[in-house]
Amino acid sequence: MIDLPFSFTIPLPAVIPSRIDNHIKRTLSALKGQFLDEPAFNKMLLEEDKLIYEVYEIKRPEVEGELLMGISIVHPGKVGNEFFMTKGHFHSVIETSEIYYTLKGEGYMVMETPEGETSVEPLSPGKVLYVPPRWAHRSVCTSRQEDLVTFFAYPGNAGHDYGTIEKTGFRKLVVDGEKGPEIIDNPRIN
Ligand code: S6P
Ligand code: ZN
Repeated sequence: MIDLPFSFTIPLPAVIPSRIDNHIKRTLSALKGQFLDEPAFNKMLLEEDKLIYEVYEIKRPEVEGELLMGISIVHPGKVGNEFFMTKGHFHSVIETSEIYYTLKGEGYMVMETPEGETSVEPLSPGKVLYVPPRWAHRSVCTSRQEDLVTFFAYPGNAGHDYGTIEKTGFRKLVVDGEKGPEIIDNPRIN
C-alpha cells in the first residue's frame, strides 16, 4: 500500500514538533569518556546526571528511499570549559548524508572523515548545513542561555555508528576560551 503524504508543524519559537513518534533524552552519563576534563565530568555527574540533549523523532521505515526527520535540542552548559554536545556518530551506511537547519541558538557542527579530514561549521538560526556522505557529525551548543535547536533529515537506511568515533573522540573540540568559543585540537589524538 502506498503511503499518503503528511505534514506537521514546528511552531516557533517553541520548536516542539506537532508530531512526535519518539523522544530521546541523553544525560551526562551517556557522554562518558567524551569530554576532555574527566575530573570535571565526574564531579558534575556526582551532583546530577544532567539532561544534555534531546531528540524528537518522526518515525519512518528505516529503509533506502525514506527520510528520517526530527528536531535535535542541545541544552546550554559546559563540562570544564568544553561546551555541551551530542555524542556524535558516523552513519552505519557511511555513504549517506544529512541536512541540518538551525532554528534557534548558536553552536557548531564538528565533523570529520575516517581519513582524518576535519570541518567545524558555525550554526545559527536560518543556516542550512549539509553533511556530505562519510562525515561523522556532532552538534555543540555555545549559547550561554539558549538551546541549540536544529531540524534534521537523513536517509532511512543510514543507521548510526557511535563506536568508531567513541574510541578516540573527535579530532576537534569546542571550548570556552578567553574571547569566547574556540576550536582546538583534541590533545588525546596525536
Ligand atoms: C541522526 C542525526 C541526529 C542525531 C541527534 C543526536 O543521524 O544526526 O538526529 O541523532 O542530533 O545526536 P547523536 O550523536 O546522539 O545521535
Ligand atoms: Zn546523523
